[in-house]
Amino acid sequence: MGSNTCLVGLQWGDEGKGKIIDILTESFDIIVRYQGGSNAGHTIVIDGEKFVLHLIPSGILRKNKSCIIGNGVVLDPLQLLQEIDELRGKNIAIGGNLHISELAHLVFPYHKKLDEYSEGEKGGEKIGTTRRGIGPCYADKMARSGIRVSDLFCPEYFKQRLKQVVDEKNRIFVHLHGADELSWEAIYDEYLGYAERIKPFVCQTIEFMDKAIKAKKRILFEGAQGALLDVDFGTYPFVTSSTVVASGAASGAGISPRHIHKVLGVMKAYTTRVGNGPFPTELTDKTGEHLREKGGEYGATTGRPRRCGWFDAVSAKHSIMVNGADSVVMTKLDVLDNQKTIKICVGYKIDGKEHKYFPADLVARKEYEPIYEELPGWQEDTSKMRNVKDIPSRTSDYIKRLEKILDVKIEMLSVGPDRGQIINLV
Ligand code: 2SA
Ligand code: GDP
Ligand code: MG
Repeated sequence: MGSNTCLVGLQWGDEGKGKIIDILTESFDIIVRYQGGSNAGHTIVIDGEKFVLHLIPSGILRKNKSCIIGNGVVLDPLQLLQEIDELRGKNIAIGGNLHISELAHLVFPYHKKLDEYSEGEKGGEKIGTTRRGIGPCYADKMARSGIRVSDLFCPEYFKQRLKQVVDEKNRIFVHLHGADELSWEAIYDEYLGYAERIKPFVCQTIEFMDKAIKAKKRILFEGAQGALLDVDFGTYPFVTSSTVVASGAASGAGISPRHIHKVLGVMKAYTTRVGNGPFPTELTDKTGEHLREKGGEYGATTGRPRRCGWFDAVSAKHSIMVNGADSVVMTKLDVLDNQKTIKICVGYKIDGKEHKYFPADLVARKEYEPIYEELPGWQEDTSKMRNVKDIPSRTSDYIKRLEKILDVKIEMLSVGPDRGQIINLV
């Protein structure tokens, strides 16, 4: 049995996946992004220096690791080139260690415009997207109007397709929004410029992966966002437009599911959500504010304040199930250090009835109320702890209680943003 691992977020994203990927990367050869795009924001702090990655896998910060942007990702070449420049500016080597799938779909300026228009028109029901054109790009992929990385290298074909798609979008911009037309020529020239710059990284990643699997290389799949934002299993329509869960890693990386041997979930010791949509355990009081400030809960891509609340075991259980998580990592435990008492949501109540499952009509029926279990807080600084024996007994009680409710092993605790702030429990 191999050790290829898929790391996935179990909440609404921002669980600290970037930090955990960076730690795990030491034991892997290849790190693959399989879904999402530049909407992701994965933060890694190394000796106080902060890196935020959007498209490039978090493995890039370690030497001699291959990083793959798989076919399931939607690639914004402008964002990618900016990210490469920023990382190179911080002395991170990017060259033969980055591989981009020629099958990945490209994000174009009209996708971002469509994202903005559709958000603008939703009034109170806005999804709260990152406005990076993610939804419209995936919609075009499924509608067979997408343009892929490989098309950039067939200029005549690219021109003809782009012209056709821009004509289509211009009808929407002009007739529905009274806006100006976009010039396909300008986009064509702009993207041919990007093509030149990304060319060295573009390859047949499915063949690369096939060879790597045959050579028994160790592969880590880096999920972005979280299971509750998955297009099937999340709080639809308040979701992102990709398959976030582990099963998406196979198709998004171009490998057989047989080659994923372990699924590792990441969850925070509390819950956050950025963007709109249901959040039963949300705290709009001082405790919520405290979690946001202590946890630095601001969007890593957009800077938006994140909504904060208590740990929701109902939704976490759902995520563990749909991902088939073998074990989990719990992050941001230190953020709870000051709490006198800590709550865990163990069920939802509606019409006087208790539910233990994650309901499909959470969006349609706003009356779901959380049922809480309350535990005493530990009120000690955990951020400097590195060993199991240092963990306060009340912290252990919280961890053990969660393991019991979720029926899963917590194998690692993160107690601060820095690479070194980690406690191994196995
Ligand atoms: P989109 O842009 O179409 O994917 O937005 C749809 C929903 O998905 C949410 N979403 C995210 N949620 C958490 N973190 C994400 N990445 C950034 C971060 C977000 C940021 O790391 O903080 O900076 O605001 C992310 N990306 C997408 C989004 O909020 C919508 O609810
Ligand atoms: P990701 O999208 O899942 O990679 O998470 P983000 O990077 O968007 O958000 C997580 C934030 O929490 C980042 O600012 C991290 O530096 C920070 N972080 C990660 N782990 C910990 C932790 O254990 N404690 C604290 N206090 N911060 C953490
Ligand atoms: Mg994030």
